[in-house]
Amino acid sequence: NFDPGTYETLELDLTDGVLTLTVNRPKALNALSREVVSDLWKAFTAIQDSCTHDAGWPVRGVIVTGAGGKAFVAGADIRQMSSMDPDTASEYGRSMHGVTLLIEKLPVPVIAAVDGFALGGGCELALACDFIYASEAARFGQPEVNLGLVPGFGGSVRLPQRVGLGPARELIYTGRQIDAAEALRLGLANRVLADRDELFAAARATIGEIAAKAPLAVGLAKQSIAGATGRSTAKGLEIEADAFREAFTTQDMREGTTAFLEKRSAVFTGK
Ligand code: CO8
Repeated sequence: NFDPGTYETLELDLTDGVLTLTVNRPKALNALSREVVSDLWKAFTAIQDSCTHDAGWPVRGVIVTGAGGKAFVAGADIRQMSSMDPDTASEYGRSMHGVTLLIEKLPVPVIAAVDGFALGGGCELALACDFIYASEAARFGQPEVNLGLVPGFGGSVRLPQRVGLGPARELIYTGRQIDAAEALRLGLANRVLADRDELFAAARATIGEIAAKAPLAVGLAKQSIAGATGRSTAKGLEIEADAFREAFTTQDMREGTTAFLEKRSAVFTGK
């Protein structure tokens, strides 16, 4: 359900196949309260359900961002966490783990458009997306140690995967913030754009570029990468071989190869 009225803490806008999902709690710098986590779960489930030929693939890519211009997401909700007991906190962490796994399984690209602070849970939400585009105003960090905490929404797994163990350890142990240029240098962000307008234009353009490809192939490529990450080479290759085989069962694979041989553009249908 993409009706924005369904969500208390998110704004949803579907334009030209691009679903922009904006965490909308600017007064708390878009902190991921339990309500936001629950709304994210609902929204990503709805997107997942729409990604079929029968449903017409209305969403060809997602941009995740934050409202207000000052923050992408400033982390988990510190006010809510301050009164949680260990079991409630653990359940809170696991519910957000569920959201990050949903994002990784989604067959369409998800780009985090980071303008302002992406700290703690905000950096972890961005890391669960396929890749990050940042504005020059972006700031990243895992400041949990300042609060007597550790990363809890996937940062201990996905930050080392993205930037390597050394830089991830340094960021997590110091709680230090880094700017957009440093994020780019580390490979945390794929691109840095001058401002918010350029950031969104770039994210939309990339989704448009991907939307011209065979959607099942893009989904299978995404599934292969997510499945193989963190596994042994042999297991990763098995997962890739399964995905490759699966691609051969699609009409789009026949269309893509035939179009190449007939020297014409392919017309993909997502079947
Ligand atoms: N949670 C709740 N409220 C927040 C948060 C947050 N993470 N961040 C900011 N706010 C609120 C502030 O309390 C303030 O509210 P009010 O106006 O009512 O006082 C409002 O947003 C504006 O913030 P500031 O006045 O602090 O704005 P500044 O410009 O002075 O500073 C900062 C901006 C530097 C971003 C600052 O707000 C800050 O340091 N925020 C906290 C960042 C942080 O530590 N994030 C990590 C949180 S821990 C985490 O994410 C762990 C994830 C895993 C949890 C797993 C649980 C099991």
